[in-house]
Amino acid sequence: MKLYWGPHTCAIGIHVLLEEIGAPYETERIDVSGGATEEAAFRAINPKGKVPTLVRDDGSVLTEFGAIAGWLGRTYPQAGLLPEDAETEARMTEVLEYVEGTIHGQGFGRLTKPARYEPQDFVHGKLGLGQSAVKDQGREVVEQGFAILDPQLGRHAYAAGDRMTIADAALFYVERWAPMMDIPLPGNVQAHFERMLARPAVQRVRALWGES
Ligand SMILES: N[C@@H](CCC(=O)N[C@@H](CS)C(=O)NCC(=O)O)C(=O)O
Repeated sequence: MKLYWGPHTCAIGIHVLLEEIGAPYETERIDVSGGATEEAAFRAINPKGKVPTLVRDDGSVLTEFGAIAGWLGRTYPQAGLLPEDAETEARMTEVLEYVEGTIHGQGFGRLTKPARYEPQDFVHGKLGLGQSAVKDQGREVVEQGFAILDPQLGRHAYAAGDRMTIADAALFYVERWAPMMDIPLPGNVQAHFERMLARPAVQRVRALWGES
């Protein structure tokens, strides 16, 4: 299988899962911030123009962080990245979806691509909010998101209990974006981030990404 990734992107979470699993894989780095996801060659692989994109050994393509992470977890059960009981699975999914949909999609999305969230039409007789107001909204969503997750992370070492699951790989990628945006992480979230940074799989991926 082959993972398409780009520096500073959420694809790091999937790369960490691949390293946790230890099965053979290849990677291709693309220049996401330089517009590589807009290019026809990449769109032919993933019409959504996003990383992570995983091309599996049969040539089929998987997109969306949760779908890729879930498939990896089920395909390589020996890595123990998916819980066995319904309660822990529900807690894992709860964090995973909150990270992807809200903290990333609604929060960091506004901070990194404010123009995409700026209304183009007249709203209540005025032009849109303006990009700095959109960024402020994004920051609020992110800060609130981490504050909501903080107590849960105070009760357990990982997002859904005392073992790492696919939700922790998602949480890790938004945690690493926070300092890049000068957003302080609350205590338990910061401790989770440091726990993730200490994992050998994360250290190997950071070295491959040229970060350490
Ligand atoms: N819903 C997607 C979001 C993926 C996503 O937003 N990827 C970003 C990098 S973190 C990207 O590829 N952006 C390129 C672009 O939007 O042009 C997922 O869960 O995988």
